[in-house]
Amino acid sequence: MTLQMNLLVAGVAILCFAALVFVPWDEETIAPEIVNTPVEKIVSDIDEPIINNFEECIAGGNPAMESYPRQCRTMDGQHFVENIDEPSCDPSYPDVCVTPYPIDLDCDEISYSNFRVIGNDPHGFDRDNDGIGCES
Ligand SMILES: [Ca+2]
Ligand SMILES: [Ca+2]
Repeated sequence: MTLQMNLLVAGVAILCFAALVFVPWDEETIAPEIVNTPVEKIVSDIDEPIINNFEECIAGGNPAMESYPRQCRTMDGQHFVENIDEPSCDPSYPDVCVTPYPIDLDCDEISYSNFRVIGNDPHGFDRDNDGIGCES
């Protein structure tokens, strides 16, 4: 009885040892889809989609800060500012097209006169504040 149990235990042990030695635990057996995938692809699959600009930041569900231009911050701390085209005409002078402030212009630097001035008149064309710029 005791001898038989010893033999049984020995046999099981030998079988386990044989399994460990001879079963081909090579890379393909473990997980071929991981081993054969470049690390960069695995990382990009795990991470959030790569965000490169403001539009993608918003599209990724990140909130836009109420500023002008609008700004967006991603979960991982990237910061983007909305890319807006600078207006080419200053909105304070709706009847003419004057380069927007902060390029400061004076009346003798533009070809317009007696034009409407609204808003804050950043160029200072309407010094007397009567709503008409560069009176002649
Ligand atoms: Ca000026
Ligand atoms: Ca004026």
